[in-house]
Amino acid sequence: MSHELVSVAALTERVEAIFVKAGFSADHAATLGRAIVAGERDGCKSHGVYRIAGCLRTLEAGKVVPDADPVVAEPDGAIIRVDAKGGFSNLAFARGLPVLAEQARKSGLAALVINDCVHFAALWPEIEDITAEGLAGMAMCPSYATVAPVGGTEPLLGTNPFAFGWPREGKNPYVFDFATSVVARGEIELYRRAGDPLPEGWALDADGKPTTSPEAALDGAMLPFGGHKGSAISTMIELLAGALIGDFTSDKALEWLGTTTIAPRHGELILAFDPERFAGGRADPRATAEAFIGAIEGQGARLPGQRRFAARAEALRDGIPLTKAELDELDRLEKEGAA
Ligand code: NDP
Ligand code: PYC
Repeated sequence: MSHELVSVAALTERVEAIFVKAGFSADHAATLGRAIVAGERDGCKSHGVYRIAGCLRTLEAGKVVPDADPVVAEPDGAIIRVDAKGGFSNLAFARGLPVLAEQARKSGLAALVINDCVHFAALWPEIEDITAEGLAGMAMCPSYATVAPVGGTEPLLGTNPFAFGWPREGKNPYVFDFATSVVARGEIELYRRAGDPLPEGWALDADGKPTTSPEAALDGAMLPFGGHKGSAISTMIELLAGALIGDFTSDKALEWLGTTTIAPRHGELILAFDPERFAGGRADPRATAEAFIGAIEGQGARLPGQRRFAARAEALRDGIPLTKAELDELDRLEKEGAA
């Protein structure tokens, strides 16, 4: 497919300008722009430019507060709570991160609880912010009910992303970040747009029958990854990043929103670990981890994040490849907003 190369700085400027014109505060426009451009830069199209229109539709529907001023509460022990006040999660995370890192160094472990945020983003940018602090991190959130539990046929779980990162001295961190459905819902939408059938095993139609039609999948239920194992991990996320933090589980998020065509509101849970504090002087945790990760690489296996970091290096060197359709969409959003 033909494409044009756009620099990270130029794309960031365009995306931020679209959000400012739509009515978002400069702080929100900057954090939204950073997340979306990072997705395109790293070749994660399911959370790149195509998400802008959804963010603007969420604003038009009155389901996100464009100038929300997230408030970071005084830490309650190791728990740092950020009230996102109905704004996108990205700014709430940015405000909470310095306190999370400080508290993790103080206590060994700290938890950032974000409540009442609107969430559309990939989690790896947040995880990389934590590993950049020399800490290990874990993040998770519910979504809205679009995934059937294994053995069921009705949407109940969200696509519930789960991400982890380990810092590596002088190297890219070890980072994985995946939906606990077979793929992210954004991926199904990209198949729909391309007119391609889905691989088998991704979804059920509205009658609970397996389907390869993206439209039928969007009307029916997606499936968890890894059968009963993914279903259980996804349920854990509903419990830890929904029930535990006093926020919506995915069924309640859908009930509140009434649609899956705009971004859902719920909470997020982010954990940060200080390796030295946990190891307690028994061994060097970073050296042990390096040896282990090296053994994976030694087998010729690819690390999670490796494709993304390679895409990033290429994008930073040559520019981000955007198709004509994506550039046209940016032009349209600049002129007309989400209409
Ligand atoms: P993928 O299945 O594309 O990738 C998941 C992870 O697995 C990545 O870390 C990826 O690394 C790694 N990976 C993929 N293939 C291999 C391989 N062969 N060997 C080793 N590692 C591999 O992602 P999903 O479709 O599940 O999710 C995409 C994004 O959607 C995530 O960033 C997630 O946060 C986001 N999402 C957000 C939601 C929300 O509510 N906010 C809901 C659901 C998903 P690499 O990146 O290098 O390929
Ligand atoms: O791609 O599954 C997804 C998703 C849901 C909410 C944000 N992203």
